[in-house]
Amino acid sequence: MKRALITGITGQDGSYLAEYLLGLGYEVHGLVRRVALEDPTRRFTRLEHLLERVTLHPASLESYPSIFSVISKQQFDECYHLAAQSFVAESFADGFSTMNTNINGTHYMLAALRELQPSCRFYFAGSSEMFGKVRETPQTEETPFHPRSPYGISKVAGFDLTRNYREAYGMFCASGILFNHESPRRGYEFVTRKVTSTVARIKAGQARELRLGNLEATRDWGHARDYVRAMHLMLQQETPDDYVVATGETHTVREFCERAFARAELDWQRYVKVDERFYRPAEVDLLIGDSAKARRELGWEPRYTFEQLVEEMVDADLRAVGGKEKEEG
Ligand code: NDP
Ligand code: GDR
Repeated sequence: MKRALITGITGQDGSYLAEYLLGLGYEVHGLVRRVALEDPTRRFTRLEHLLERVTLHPASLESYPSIFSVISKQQFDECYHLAAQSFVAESFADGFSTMNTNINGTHYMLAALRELQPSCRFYFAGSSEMFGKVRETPQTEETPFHPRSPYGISKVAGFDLTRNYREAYGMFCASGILFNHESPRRGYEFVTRKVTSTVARIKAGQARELRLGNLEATRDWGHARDYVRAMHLMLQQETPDDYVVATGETHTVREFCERAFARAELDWQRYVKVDERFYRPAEVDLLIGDSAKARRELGWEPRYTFEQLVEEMVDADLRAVGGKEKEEG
């Protein structure tokens, strides 16, 4: 039985990955903040159904000793480093915290593994935000980075650190360059979930409008359930490498709205209002991923279509507002 450590196990991807690895017969451990352990009903909503089957360890990305302590207690075959301040807009509001958590946190993880378990395979959660002001379209593993936010900059640093540990110390360190992926477990601050949760509240008479920023922003949106399979595949290869994971299809926020409101039999134009407050100081350009390498070498491909993704998210939020179900699995 393989043993895996997931940082960020309480997040969207962490919960799907934990579920997936348990299904493959892994022993799954998670690194969580102590505040989360102290308030499980509120902080473990995505993990509730798995709590009996995973082992959680308190640690914080801000504290090297706490990470060192977890890694010194148990041997792991694979480590998936997903924890991060992941909201791009927040990184503009407080760039220092984002840099501190994301860059140092990744460095602490790598340094502790190198010291204590250099044979543990390491996955770094890189992002399409690293491409930012894109140099070419679609983006591949060869496309140069030009990040446009403190978050994007922190991910480029994490990516470089991961590659450097691979090259300098011969460790098995791989990075996924993942494009946006969503699900019914997506945080409410991200645009897709903001839309689907508000659609459900409008339908239930609990909200009257939806205020959004740039409706023309375009993203390559996939389903988180598909993307965690790619993370696992990266750590099963003979040699470590970096892979773009994307659908290769893009849609605007406007299109997402149209489809989400239509699923609830509502006309989006009656409810959506543009609000300058939700614009960002700098936007990324047209992000479209070319995942040919992942498809060829990992045998990965997405199973969900954009339409299925939107429908699953809207349906789950409609059920939640109806009080029938808290969260879609
Ligand atoms: P979420 O925001 O849903 O989850 C982030 C996780 O990180 C949570 O478990 C959170 O814990 C944890 N975390 C944040 N700060 C700290 C800290 N200081 N110490 C310990 N844990 C911390 O992100 P996703 O699941 O969507 O994304 C997973 C990773 O993939 C992130 O690194 C993200 O940047 C990256 N990524 C995501 C993409 C996407 O579209 N979803 C695309 C590309 C990259 P807590 O619950 O305690 O807050
Ligand atoms: P993103 O996701 O920044 O791509 O980062 P988000 O859903 O926040 O934004 C997507 C696009 O929608 C536009 N937008 C709005 N966004 C939010 N959040 N709220 C609004 O009201 C709104 N109106 C328009 C944004 O301007 C943007 O262009 C996500 C995160 O998961 C990162 O961690 C990850 O690395 C990248 O995806 C890939």
